[in-house]
Amino acid sequence: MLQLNKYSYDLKRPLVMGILNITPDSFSDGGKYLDFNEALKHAEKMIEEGVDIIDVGGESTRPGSDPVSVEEELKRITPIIEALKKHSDVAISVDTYKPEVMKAVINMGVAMINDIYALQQPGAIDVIKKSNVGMCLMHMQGTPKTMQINPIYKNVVNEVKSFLEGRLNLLKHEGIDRSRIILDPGFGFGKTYEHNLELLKNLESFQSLKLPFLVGLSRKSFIRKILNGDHDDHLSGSISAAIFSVLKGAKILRVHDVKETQSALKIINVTQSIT
Ligand code: YH5
Repeated sequence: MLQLNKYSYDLKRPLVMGILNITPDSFSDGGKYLDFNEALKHAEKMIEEGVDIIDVGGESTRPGSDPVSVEEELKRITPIIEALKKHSDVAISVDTYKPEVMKAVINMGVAMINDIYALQQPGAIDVIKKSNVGMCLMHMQGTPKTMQINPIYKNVVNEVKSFLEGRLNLLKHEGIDRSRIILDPGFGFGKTYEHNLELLKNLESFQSLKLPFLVGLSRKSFIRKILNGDHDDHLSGSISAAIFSVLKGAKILRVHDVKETQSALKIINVTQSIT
């Protein structure tokens, strides 16, 4: 059982987390949703397409990007969170690593915090501890600004797993219930093409941590690179990688293309029910 604030999931089928970037420098969306009305429209489209969780992000974390202030981040995301809360009952995730932002959106009633720093910023654990929100703990080597310069691992799978195990032990010590926790190997975050492939190939080994894991593969450059960088065909690669990861045990898919991902998941569902 996964418990994200008031939302419970048995995870008998994988969940689809739809990406809602509210940043002017987002690569994939080109800042298209910076405008409030556009963002809301996109969120409503994802809800119609059967999204399980909407992941709202106000600071780009793609390679080379710069941080924004707490004030700027909140200015970008709070209007959309308010509108979503008013118009729907969809579970809201907030993609942030800043404790001040976490605190503000927890007070607005969001379901979970998606933290690329896995609650390593001072004060983050205390904010989460005083709430019932869920959390996604992601692995990253370095920081978004510099992580892709020269990532080095002896054994990427073991090192990512050890890091996540370390965070889990700490959170257990802090008294945070395991049912609130999602893990994530952090595809593309301080990893070369080869590191990403090594992680994808061995994804099933994360099942030994006995917690649901999320994968973010949608439109990432290493998927595109497998397809020789074809910009018009990111969808085939993203969907195939998502399905491959589900067959290796992934329970939450962070995606841009909700409708297509849900369709692909239905193919797994029917075939599994007839075996
Ligand atoms: C993730 O994996 N990723 S933001 C570069 C792209 C396309 C997409 C080059 N937040 C994750 O989506 N949170 C991001 O094209 C995330 N897991 C979790 N938990 C990066 C992103 C992207 C970057």
